Amino acid sequence: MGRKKIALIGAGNIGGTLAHLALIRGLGDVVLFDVVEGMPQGKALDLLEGGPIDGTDAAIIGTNEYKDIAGADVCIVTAGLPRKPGMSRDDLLATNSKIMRSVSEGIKKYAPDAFVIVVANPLDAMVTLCKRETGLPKNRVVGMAGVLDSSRYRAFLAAEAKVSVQSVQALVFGGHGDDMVPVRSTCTIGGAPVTNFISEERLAAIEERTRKAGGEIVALLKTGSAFYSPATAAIQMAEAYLLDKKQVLPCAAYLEGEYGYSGFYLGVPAQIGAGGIERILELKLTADEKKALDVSAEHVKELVAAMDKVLAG
Ligand code: TXD
Repeated sequence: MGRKKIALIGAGNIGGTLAHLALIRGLGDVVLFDVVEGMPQGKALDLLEGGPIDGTDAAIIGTNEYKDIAGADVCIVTAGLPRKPGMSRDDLLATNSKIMRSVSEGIKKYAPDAFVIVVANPLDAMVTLCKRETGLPKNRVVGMAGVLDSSRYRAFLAAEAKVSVQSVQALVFGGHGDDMVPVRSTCTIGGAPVTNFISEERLAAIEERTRKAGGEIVALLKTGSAFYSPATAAIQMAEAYLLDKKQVLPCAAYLEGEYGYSGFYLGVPAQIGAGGIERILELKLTADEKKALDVSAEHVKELVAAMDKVLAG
């Protein structure tokens, strides 16, 4: 059988963190790919040299050649520019679309059987483009956003209620933008509705902070965006696939009728196992939540239309 192979397309802040997480979690051999000469090779060597301490025997290489991702079981795509202060995720559309086209070509040629997790922003457009350009089926191309956004929501709720993060469940649906939908009706603390513990006013403030959490970090870092939590989120999705966990996670999944939407990606609860996106779970939403999801879905469709315009040149 041998070890699984995880190809990280983009070896920047998130890519490098992904490589470290994959190795210390023992998920398999790792290939760090980037267009910058030397950087993926240097990061790979650095990670290799830490192996004896963690007892990591997995192979880790850095490369500037797509042929080295051949046969990857999982590809995690972070290739693309991150935001700078004052930028929206949508501002990255033109540049990152061109990058995603070249990345998709590499995956199609060398790792056509992989489970592809797209991270690059603007996420909902990039995952759409990746599926289109690779031609891979919808169960094997997924976007990472909801796991991160839901984790942010849970972190803020846990801090407010002064409980363990493990006692807080919460989901964020929709696009990965300021109109994402923290779904309050899914929130529980210790299994009980969150409204038993946190006031309406504080919940509204926490949900607004969740929507803007990415921008809050960009403003603080000034030189880029969040990378530890996005990497942790993406590796959870990869682990669910590689270990056939059948874990229900909020992901940007391709919809064909679920929640009344068709023909585009949107953040919804999806079961991830060895079959990739094995099924989408349709939860009952309140009227307000469904209305907010409709708004977010419209924004995703507008974003994809804007991308198509850019690509049409
Ligand atoms: O929740 C989410 N999905 C988001 C995603 C959370 C946070 C960050 N989000 C986005 O991920 C962010 O807006 C960016 O679009 C990506 C990657 O963020 P990261 O912080 O890792 O950016 P870096 O450090 O700039 O790394 C990007 C790397 C960099 O090393 C480039 O040289 C490389 O991408 N790059 C390429 N790799 C391969 N192929 C091509 N063409 C290429 N162009 C640039």
